[in-house]
Amino acid sequence: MNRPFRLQRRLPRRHFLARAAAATSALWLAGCDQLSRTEWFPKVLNSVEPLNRAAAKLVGRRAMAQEFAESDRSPTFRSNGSDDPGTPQYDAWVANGFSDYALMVGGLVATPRKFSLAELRALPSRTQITRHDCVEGWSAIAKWKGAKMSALLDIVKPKPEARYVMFYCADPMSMDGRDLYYESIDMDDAMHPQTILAYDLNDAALPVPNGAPIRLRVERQLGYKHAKYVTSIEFVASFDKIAGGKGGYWEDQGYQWFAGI
Ligand SMILES: Nc1nc2c(c(=O)[nH]1)N[C@H]1C(S)=C(S)[C@@H](COP(=O)(O)O)O[C@H]1N2
Ligand SMILES: [Mo]
Repeated sequence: MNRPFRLQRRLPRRHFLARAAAATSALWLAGCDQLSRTEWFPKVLNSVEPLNRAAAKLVGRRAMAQEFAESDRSPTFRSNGSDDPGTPQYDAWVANGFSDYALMVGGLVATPRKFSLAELRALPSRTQITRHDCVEGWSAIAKWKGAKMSALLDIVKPKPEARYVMFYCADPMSMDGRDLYYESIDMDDAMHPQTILAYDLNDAALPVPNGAPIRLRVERQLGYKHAKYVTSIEFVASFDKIAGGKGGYWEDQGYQWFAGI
């Protein structure tokens, strides 16, 4: 399949999402009947950012997201958003099984360095069965295995002035190939035991549609925070000057930066 076609196929959905983001409250209200039957809806409804952040502090940012049994797993875990970055660099990685992929980690750290996939797989890991909640109104339960973000922090040693962790992704969000997807979390979420750089989904290597070779799992937050196709990580004091300045691709379109559930 040629690349422009793949990009075009994604775009109508993106435009829909951009409109939805511009009118987020309308989206919530329109989906009300359907969504109120799901467990997470009341929490999403409360997600006026300052309130939500205050509530998260009250219940504790360190609380664990619910984990499930093997038998609770959804039959399949769908793909959403980009399903293949389709860039020459990414295609080359796929062609050689990600053997020359490297995750660059830098910014406000004592020891910037890169990690091969084998090095990431050798880090202390965590396996968890969790529910992914997307703002488009679907949820799915799956098993993830990945390197603990806290283990990566132990190695690169963030400086005291580091406040956020940026995740830069391989997939372009516009036809001109610019606007790569990106996301960010704060140091509390980076240290959370369930925050992992996932390389396995349901006991198999993470497939391309779900973010191969590495995608973030940040289980206390909504789906768009879970950056797929992560190619580099940067520790920063502020994200004001990065892309649209709101800390993430969808945040730049109007979504909230703090998407706690
Ligand atoms: N790089 C990248 N990460 C992304 C997206 C994307 O389009 N590109 N979509 C986000 C959204 S909205 C959701 S719900 C999840 C979907 O993950 P999945 O494709 O594994 O279902 O990935 C998130 N991370
Ligand atoms: Mo999503």
